[in-house]
Amino acid sequence: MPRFKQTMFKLLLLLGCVLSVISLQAAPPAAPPTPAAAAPPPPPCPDISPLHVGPLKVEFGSRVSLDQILKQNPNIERGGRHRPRDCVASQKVAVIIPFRDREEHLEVWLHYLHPILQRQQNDYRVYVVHQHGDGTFNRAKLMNVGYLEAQDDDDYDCFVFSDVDLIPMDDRNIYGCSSQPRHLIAGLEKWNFGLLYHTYYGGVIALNKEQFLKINGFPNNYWGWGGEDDDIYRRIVYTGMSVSRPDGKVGHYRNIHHERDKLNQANPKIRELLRGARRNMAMDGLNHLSYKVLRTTREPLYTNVTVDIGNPPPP
Ligand SMILES: [Mn+2]
Repeated sequence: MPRFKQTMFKLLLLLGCVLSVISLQAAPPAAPPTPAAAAPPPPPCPDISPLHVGPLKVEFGSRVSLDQILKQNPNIERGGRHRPRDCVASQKVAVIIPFRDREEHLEVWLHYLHPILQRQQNDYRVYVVHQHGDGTFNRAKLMNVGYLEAQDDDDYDCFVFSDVDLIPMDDRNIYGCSSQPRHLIAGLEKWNFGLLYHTYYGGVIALNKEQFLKINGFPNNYWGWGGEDDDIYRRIVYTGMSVSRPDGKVGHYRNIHHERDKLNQANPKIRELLRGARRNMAMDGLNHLSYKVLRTTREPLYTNVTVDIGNPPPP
């Protein structure tokens, strides 16, 4: 019955066509074409910035006004923020300066550091934590406040704490964090470009979030000059960490010379406090920190946090 066979053949053909149309329709829809306007995300920044110039001439002769600094750094956003334009930095950094009444030093610091940090392709913001009132200065407590306020402001990976009167002499000294807490100073001008002692951990330090939390932040009970940096060093050792520093001249710093501030006299309790440093670490730090922020303002070249940190306990 050839006619019947022919009909069957046609029917099978038709069935095949229908099935293939169904399977075509069942195929996942093709991705919509990407619009030509959406640029690909920028690549990660290189490990070593191509913008470094190396050793720098640092001189404190003439004053530079904030207006001049602003003109020379047009890419700094209000609040002292910058991020590289064509690459993504590996860390987001809060640079925190404990501060009171050192406007002329702050100008020098901003004049040198903003260009350096931009050449490092650093993604950062500068916080000046300003101790309100005329009580005794407390550097470490101001740094704790800086950590918490910065954390509240943005999602930072790394916290660099710097005195306002210290200027690096080489832009390859990276303001960022490493696998161990960092001390950025390998040699200070006032000590003939050496360190007073090997375990010195003052001036400019950097800790990532994990390292900072591990030591319960910094001690709050060092009122007046001295001792808090040695306490912080001990916290690092007690928690099984160690300090890393840049090599040789890359870690050289110039310090702005000044008299000791009237409200920052040497703390007479340093020895006693340091003896209790290990015991104190769990009780005094980030977990027992009371302060009151009076105002936060976005200045053109930095974010200002004015804070009431209270007074030392009665003797
Ligand atoms: Mn100083």
